[in-house]
Amino acid sequence: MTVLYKANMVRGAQWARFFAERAPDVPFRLWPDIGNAAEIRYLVAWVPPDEIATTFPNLELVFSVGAGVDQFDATKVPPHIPLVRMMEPGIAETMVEYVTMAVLGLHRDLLHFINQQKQQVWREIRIKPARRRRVGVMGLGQLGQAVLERLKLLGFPLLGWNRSPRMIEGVSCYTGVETLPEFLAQTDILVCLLPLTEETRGILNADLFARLPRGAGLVNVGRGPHLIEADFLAALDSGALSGAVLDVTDPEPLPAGHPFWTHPRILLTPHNASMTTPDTAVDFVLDVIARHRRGEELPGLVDRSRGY
Ligand code: NDP
Ligand code: OXD
Repeated sequence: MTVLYKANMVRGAQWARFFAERAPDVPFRLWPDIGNAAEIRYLVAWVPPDEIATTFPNLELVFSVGAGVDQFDATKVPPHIPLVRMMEPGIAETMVEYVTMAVLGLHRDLLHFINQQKQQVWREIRIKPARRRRVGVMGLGQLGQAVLERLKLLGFPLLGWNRSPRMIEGVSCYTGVETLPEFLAQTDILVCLLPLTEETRGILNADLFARLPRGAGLVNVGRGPHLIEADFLAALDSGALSGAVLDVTDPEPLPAGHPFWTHPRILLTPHNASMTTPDTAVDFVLDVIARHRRGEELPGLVDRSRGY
C-alpha cells in the first residue's frame, strides 16, 4: 500500500521522515520518483498529476495536501476514488493565529500606525473596547469554528454565517443566503473562511460591502476569487471599508504594480495564513488510511457535488 507525495518538496522530505518513523511498513515515495506506478494506492497532492487513472491503475484514495480543494481538478480523479482534504490540527492552529492577528490588527488600527510610523507621525487614536467590536465569520467549518473559539477569549461579540445550521455557544449563528444581510449589518470585522465554489465565487462584492456598517474591516483567508477586486478598492476609497488583511489573491502571486502591493489600507501576506504541518498531517493520513482499509467513514471526505 505505497503512498506517493506530490507537493512542496521541502515539506515532502519531512513527510518522508515522519512516515519512516511512524509507519516503517508503508512505502512512501516522493514525486517524481514514483517507482512502480502499479504499487501506488494512496496519493497526497496539492495538484494531482494528469492521467491519474491510467498512470496509477490501483489507486484507492487521493488526499488534497491542503484544507481547500478548489485547486484540484476533481474531474481528473475517477468518481470511485474518494478525495479527502486535510483536516489535521496544524492547519487549524496556524489559521487561528493568523486570523487572531488580523482581527486584532484591524481592531487596534495597526495599518494606520504603520503608515504613521512611515511618516514619523506620533498621534494617538482613541481605543475602542473589544466588547464593542463585532466580529463575523463566514464559513463555520473546521477553521471558522476554531477561529471563533479563540476570538471568544478576547471579548469580541461574535457572529457566524453558514450554509447549514450551526449552534456554537457564545456565537450568533446565521444560516443561508437570506440571512446574509442581517449578519452583515452587525459585523464590524468580517472574516471570510469559505471554500471557493460556484456559490461563493465573488461573494465579497459591492453589495456585500454596502451592507456592512460603514468603516468595517475585512480579513480574506478563503481564496482570492471570493473577492471582486474593483468593488473592494472602491469600498476602501469610499470609506465603506476602513482596512483589510488579505492572505489570498487572484492571481497568486500578484503581478508587479498591482494596487494591493502598496495600498496603505491593505496588509498583504503571501497565502501564508496557515500551513499543513507534516508532523500532524502524517498522523491524519495514516489514520484515514487505516479507516479506509477497515471500510469506515472517512474524515474530510470531499463531496464533489458541492465542490468542497
Ligand atoms: P470546511 O469545509 O470545514 O468548512 C467550510 C464551511 O463553509 C462549511 O461549514 C460550509 O457549510 C460553509 N459553506 C460552504 N459553502 C457555503 C455557502 N455557499 N454559504 C455559506 N456557507 C458555506 O473548510 P475549512 O474550514 O477546512 O476551510 C475553509 C477554507 O479556508 C478552504 O476551503 C480554503 O479555501 C481556505 N483555507 C485557506 C488557507 C490559507 O492559508 N489562506 C489555509 C486553509 C484553508 P456546511 O456546514 O453547510 O457544509
Ligand atoms: C489550504 C491552503 O487549502 O493552504 O490548505 O490554502
